[in-house]
Amino acid sequence: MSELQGLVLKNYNGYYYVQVGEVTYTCKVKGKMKQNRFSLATGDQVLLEPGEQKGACACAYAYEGMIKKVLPRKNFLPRPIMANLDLFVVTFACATPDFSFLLADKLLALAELARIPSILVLNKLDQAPAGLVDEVRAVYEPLGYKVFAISAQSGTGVAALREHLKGKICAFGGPSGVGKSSTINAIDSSVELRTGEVSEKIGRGKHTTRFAQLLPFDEGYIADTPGFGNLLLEGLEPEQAVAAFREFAQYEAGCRFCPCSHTHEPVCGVKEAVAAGHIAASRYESYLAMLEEIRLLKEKEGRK
Ligand SMILES: Nc1nc2c(ncn2[C@@H]2O[C@H](COP(=O)(O)OP(=O)(O)OP(=O)(O)O)[C@@H](O)[C@H]2O)c(=O)[nH]1
Ligand SMILES: [Mg+2]
Ligand SMILES: [Zn+2]
Repeated sequence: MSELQGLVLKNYNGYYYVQVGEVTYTCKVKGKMKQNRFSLATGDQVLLEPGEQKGACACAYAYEGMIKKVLPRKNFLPRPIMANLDLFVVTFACATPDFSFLLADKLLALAELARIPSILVLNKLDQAPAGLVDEVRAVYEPLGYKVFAISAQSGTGVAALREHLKGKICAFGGPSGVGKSSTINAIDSSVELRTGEVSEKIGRGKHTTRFAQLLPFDEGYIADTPGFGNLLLEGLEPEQAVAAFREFAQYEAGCRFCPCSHTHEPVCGVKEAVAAGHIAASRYESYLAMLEEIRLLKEKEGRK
């Protein structure tokens, strides 16, 4: 039987949902592929072997198939696990839960290492503390990260964001409760993703979205993803932390040592740039915190 090429929209309940033209195939993965420990990601392009069509019904899920091969990826984001993205939409709330420079830097770092362009979305503008949006813009816009301040609830800023996402394969990522699903609902009135309250007691979301899924949107796709846990940096090496901060490279000529970790070394161009205010203090603090976290994670892995 002839093979078909399709796009993995989601992985749910042990099945991969693969879009081929107008039809969605419900697929399993061929045993041989599983042995190779090859993980499939939402956004992967795959070759599948169509099975028998079940009954006469031509509804979307009447088609089954077997995935035989994953085609080479343009890029790969480990958390949230996604392949072939044109844009990663790092999403936070201005409040409930509060914005975190460190978490923002971690997510931007993962996209940077995967060479995926990213933007920042600050949702819940209606609850923003005075000055927060300007503070975030001042740190990220000079680095080339676009910042969209929006309210999914009132609709403020949503049109500009929608315009920016058109025609691309985009994934939203961010902590639970920041309004990723709410924002996608506001961008595309034809989708109705489930959203959940933020716990009043702990000020965090309740992990309402359980799996990543790509939704067709204006010649492209938008992916909703679950709010992440804490283990964003697992598997990273300390040198990768340096590479994840795009503004550091231009100051490394001023470092006496090469490579320089920009921590304890005397004469360091990066530390000088921080002291002179050319690199944002919050970014350098995030870098140090990430280095420490990577070190601890490695130590833990080593003990296993
Ligand atoms: N005040 C305010 N609340 C909002 C806004 N957008 C979303 N919310 C609320 O924030 C809560 C969380 O929204 P969700 O869309 O479920 O958040 P999420 O990021 O998808 O969360 P997970 O699926 O758990 O990762 C819901 O109670 C929404 O009604 C907004 O612009 N302003
Ligand atoms: Mg959600
Ligand atoms: Zn240095």
